[in-house]
Amino acid sequence: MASPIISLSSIATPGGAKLDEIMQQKAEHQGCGTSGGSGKASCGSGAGQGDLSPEVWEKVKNHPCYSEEAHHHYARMHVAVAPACNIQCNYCNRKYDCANESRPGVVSEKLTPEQAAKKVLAVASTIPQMTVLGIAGPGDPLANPEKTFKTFELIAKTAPDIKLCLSTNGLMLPDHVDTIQSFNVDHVTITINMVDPDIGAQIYPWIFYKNKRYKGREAAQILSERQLQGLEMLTERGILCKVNSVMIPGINDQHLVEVNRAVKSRGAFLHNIMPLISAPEHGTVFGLNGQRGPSAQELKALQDSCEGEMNMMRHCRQCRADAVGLLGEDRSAEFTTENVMAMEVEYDLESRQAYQAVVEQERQAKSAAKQAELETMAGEQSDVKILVAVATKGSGRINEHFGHATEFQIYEASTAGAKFVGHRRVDLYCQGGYGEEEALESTIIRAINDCAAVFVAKIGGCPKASLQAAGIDAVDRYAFEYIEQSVIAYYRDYLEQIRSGAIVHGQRGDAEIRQGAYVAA
Ligand code: CLF
Ligand code: SF4
Repeated sequence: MASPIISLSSIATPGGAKLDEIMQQKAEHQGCGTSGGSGKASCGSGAGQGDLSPEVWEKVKNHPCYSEEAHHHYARMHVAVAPACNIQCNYCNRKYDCANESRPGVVSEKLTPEQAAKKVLAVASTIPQMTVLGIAGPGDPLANPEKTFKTFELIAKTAPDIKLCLSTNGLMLPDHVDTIQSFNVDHVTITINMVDPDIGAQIYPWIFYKNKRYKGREAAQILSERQLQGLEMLTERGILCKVNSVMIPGINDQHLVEVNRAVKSRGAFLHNIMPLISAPEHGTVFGLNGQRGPSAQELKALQDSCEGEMNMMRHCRQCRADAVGLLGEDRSAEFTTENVMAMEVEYDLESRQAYQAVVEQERQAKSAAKQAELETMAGEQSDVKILVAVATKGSGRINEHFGHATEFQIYEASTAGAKFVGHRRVDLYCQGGYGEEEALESTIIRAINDCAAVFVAKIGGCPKASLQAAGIDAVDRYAFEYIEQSVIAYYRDYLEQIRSGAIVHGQRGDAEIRQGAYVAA
C-alpha cells in the first residue's frame, strides 16, 4: 500500500481559504509591508505585545504556553523520549507521565530520538500552526540527556523554524545549561514547588543525585538549591524561564507566594500555578492519603495574589508527554508511531509561513475589535466583576456548540475589559445525538458554577433551561464572534441591566476543578 504524502496545500486556514490560494495572493503582493511570515505582530504594535521588548516578544508571540493570546492560534507538540526520572514526587506514580507538566493518569507512547524527529516533521506538515516542540517526559528530560539533546539536534537540522522547549524538575539543570543554550532552546520550564526544605520534605520523599539517594529535608534542600541555581544560570543567558508549581492545599498553598517572589527575583518570565490532581485511582501517595486539590476559587485567589509585575499563566492544560495540537485539544491519537512511520512527509516551510501569515491577520483583526469595544466603556465605573464561560475550538472565537464542548474557557469581565482567567474540563453534554443530563448536572454546572453566563455557538432548549435554573445565562447571540469583544459587550449590557433594575447582581458560588485523567475526545 502506498504511503500517504502529507501536503499543506489543501488545509483550510482559520478564514476558510485554502493554502494554495493564499500562496497565490502572497506572490501577487510581494513587497507589501504587511505580508510575510511574521505579519504585523512583529512590528511592535501587534496584539498581545504589551510592555515586552521586541526580542522577548519575538520569542513568545507564537508560543502557546508563554503567550495566552497565542494559545488560541498556535499549537505545540511533545515527544515522549525521556522515560527515566531522578526524584520522587508524592503526586506522581511512575506508571504515568511526569505530573510536573502532564496531567496525572496519562500514559504516553515512548519514542527514540529518530522516531521523534519523524513525528515532528509529520505533525508540522499536517498542522501548520504547530510552532513549538517540547520535551516534557514521560520522566525528566535531563535525567535522559542523551535522548533529549539528540532529539533537539535532529529537529534543529530538519525543521529549523520550530521553537525548542524543555520542562524539567531542575535537579540536573545546572550541569546542562550550556548545552541547552548551544541548541538555541529559548524556553525552559522548571517545576519549583518550594524554597523551604521543610515544606519540600512533605512533597519529595527522595532524590537520586551523584550516585546517591538522599531523603527528607536533605533531599529537598539539594533539589531547591539546584533548581534556583539553574534558574539563575538560564536567565543570565537570556533564556526565557517558566516556573511550574503544583498547588497542594495545606502543604505549599500559602508558601507559593514566597516561591513566586524567589523566582521573580531570579528573572523567571512566567509563573504557572497548577492545581494538584490526586485521584486515588492514580495510586500516588497524595491520591491514597486523601490529600485534596484546590477548588477553582482557591486556585484563582492564589494566582491573583501572585500577579504583580510577573505574568501568571492560567491557560495550562497539564498536557501529556506526547500531546499534539492546540492547548485544550488532543490530536495525539492521529500521530501514533505506526501512523507516523507510514507517512511520507514533505516539509514545506513556505506553506507553513503563508498559513501563519493568515493567522497573524486574524490576530490583528481580533485585537482591533477588542480595542474598539473597550473604547465604548470609556469612563465607565463599577466594582462589579463577573466570570463568563466560553465554548471555543480556537482562533479566539465563540465557535463551539454547547453539547460538543469538552472544556470551557473562563473570562473575567470588569470595567478593565475581558481577561482570561482559566479553563474547566467537562464531560461532553451531547453523546450520540442526545443530551446527557447527568453530564450537565455532574460536571458542567459544577465546573462553571462561579460564572454568570456561558457563551456558545449553539445550544438546545433543555440545557439552556437547566443552566438558567442554576443562575447561568446561556448566550448564543455572539455565535462565531470574537470572545473578548463579546465578553466586553455582554458586560456593558449587564451593568445597564443592573442600573435599570432588570437584574440584581449577586456573588456566585465556587466551582470544581475536574479530577481524573483526560481522555481525548
Ligand atoms: Fe510543552 Fe511545557 Fe514547552 Fe508548553 S506544555 S514543554 S511550555 S511546549 Fe504548556 Fe502543556 Fe501547560 Fe506545559 S499547557 S503542560 S505549560
Ligand atoms: Fe514523577 Fe515528574 Fe516528579 Fe519525576 S519529576 S517523580 S516523573 S512528577
